[in-house]
Amino acid sequence: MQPHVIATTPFQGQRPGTSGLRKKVGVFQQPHYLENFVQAIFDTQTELSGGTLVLGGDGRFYNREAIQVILRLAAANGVKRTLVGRGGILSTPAASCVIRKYRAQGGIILSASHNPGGPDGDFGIKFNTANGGPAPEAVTEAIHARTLVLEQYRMLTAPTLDLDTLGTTRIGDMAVEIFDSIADYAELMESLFDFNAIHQLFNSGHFQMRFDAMHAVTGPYAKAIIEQRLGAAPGTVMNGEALEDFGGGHPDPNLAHAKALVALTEGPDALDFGAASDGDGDRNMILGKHCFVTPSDSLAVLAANAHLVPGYRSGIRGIARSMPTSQAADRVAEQLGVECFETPTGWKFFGNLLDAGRITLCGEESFGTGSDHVREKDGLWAVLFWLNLLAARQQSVAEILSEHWRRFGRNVYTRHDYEAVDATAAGGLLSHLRILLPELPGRRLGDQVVALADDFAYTDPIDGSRSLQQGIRIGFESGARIVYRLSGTGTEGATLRVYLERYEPDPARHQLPTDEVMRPLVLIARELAQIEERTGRAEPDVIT
Ligand code: VG1
Ligand code: CO
Repeated sequence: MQPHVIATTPFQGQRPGTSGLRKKVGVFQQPHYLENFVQAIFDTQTELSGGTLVLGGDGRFYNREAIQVILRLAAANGVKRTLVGRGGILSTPAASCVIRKYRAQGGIILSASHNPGGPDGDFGIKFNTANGGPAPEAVTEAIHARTLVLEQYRMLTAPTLDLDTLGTTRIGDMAVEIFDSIADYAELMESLFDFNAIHQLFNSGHFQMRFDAMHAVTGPYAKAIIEQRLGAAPGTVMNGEALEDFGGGHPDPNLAHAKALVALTEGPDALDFGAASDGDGDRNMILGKHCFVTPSDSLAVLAANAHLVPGYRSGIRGIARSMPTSQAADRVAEQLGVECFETPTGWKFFGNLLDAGRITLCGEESFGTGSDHVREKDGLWAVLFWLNLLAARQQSVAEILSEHWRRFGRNVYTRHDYEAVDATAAGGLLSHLRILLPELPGRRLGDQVVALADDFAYTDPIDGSRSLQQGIRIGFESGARIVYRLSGTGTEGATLRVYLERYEPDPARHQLPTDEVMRPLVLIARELAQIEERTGRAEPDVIT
């Protein structure tokens, strides 16, 4: 079968952001838009020709159509074998798992993560390299550069393929294997965690939990692992049916968007444990009875207790956190005597450290936690890790957290998001801060004295690559911090993120409400950046 060579013209703006190319569904539905981007992947990632590709997505609207298009492009570009998750479904961590397990040359993941789906929602596409991780910047830049000069793409004509029946078919010379990723993923989880101990916890008669799949991709994975393998009561997984529009919701596991789950952990009949994951299954939220674990604390707790979990029994080699993530993990690393790295936002920056064996655990404040078991953050993995800890320590989430704070001190943390603000105003706000930077050290702001002020730049310790302008970082003598950066995943205007952290060593003050403790720092952050004057917003849209 001869591929058709189809003439096209470049689209502007096909530059991947923090995590792939994300746009409104309508943008992707323009003729040639998806084809151009995917052809740019094949043109630059030449090892895919003659190799194996993993393909799947979070099941959102346009997932199935996009898969059919990508299969025809892949066949025309010489891919030998494409592994497609059944129904076109692969969670992001499962995709990472199978790229590694089947030694594929790369993977294409269709997802806009926690962004809403449906015909008016968002769609996204991301390329992962042979290590199972998101393409590093050098690769995404090369793909983008290619999209700007592309004049044609290659495609085979083929009938619509059945994505729901397991087995192998062909398009031209390419084998298409529809497979069930749940088994591969569940097997990996079973190799890391003490499933017997978790099973006993579930059957102890005094443990109640819910996992909220938010009508997104983790539903089938969570049901298979938590209900079927671990024996939790049917119904433990709520909103477990994956829907193209996530039931109209915002599949973002945080206090603002997972309200129903949060409510179940409050009040007199509160559950012992609640957890949720996002659209593509890489994020997690952990809740205990009357208790919320910030993602930054979660990373620190997992690190401090990793030796209690079979997969990490021999200890961890190092920890990395994204720059805006709180410094709670740094304190654990120090006590364990292991290295701690501060990287720019986005999982792609952990890849080299994981591949080089310098770190075992890593995490982001944005509800992302993971380890060297795959090269993506992993929502269900984090939930199982916590369940394993609860079983091993025979303590509640709140007890584990308070004990952690007593031992290491508490890094009180909050993030304020101002969404869909005018992009020029947001850019102006950052420029204003950049101008202020040199004069800030030594200055008193409210009750704080500035110790450090910079625009975060990162040099990858493994390959020496540099990433500039990764966020404005203001550190105070007390250990408090304010970080400002613009989101790289939004599809409307700009989103300003303000990250706030304050260190509290005194156990008598550990139970104070976060908003009360953070109020003075919030005021400093607003005033310094002139947020209201510049964006017209007096209050953030989302507080996590
Ligand atoms: C956000 C988070 C970042 C995360 C990224 C992808 O990026 O802040 O920590 O890695 O989303 O996560 P940004 O640029 O909008 O702040 V996911 O679950 O959306 O793939
Ligand atoms: Co996600």
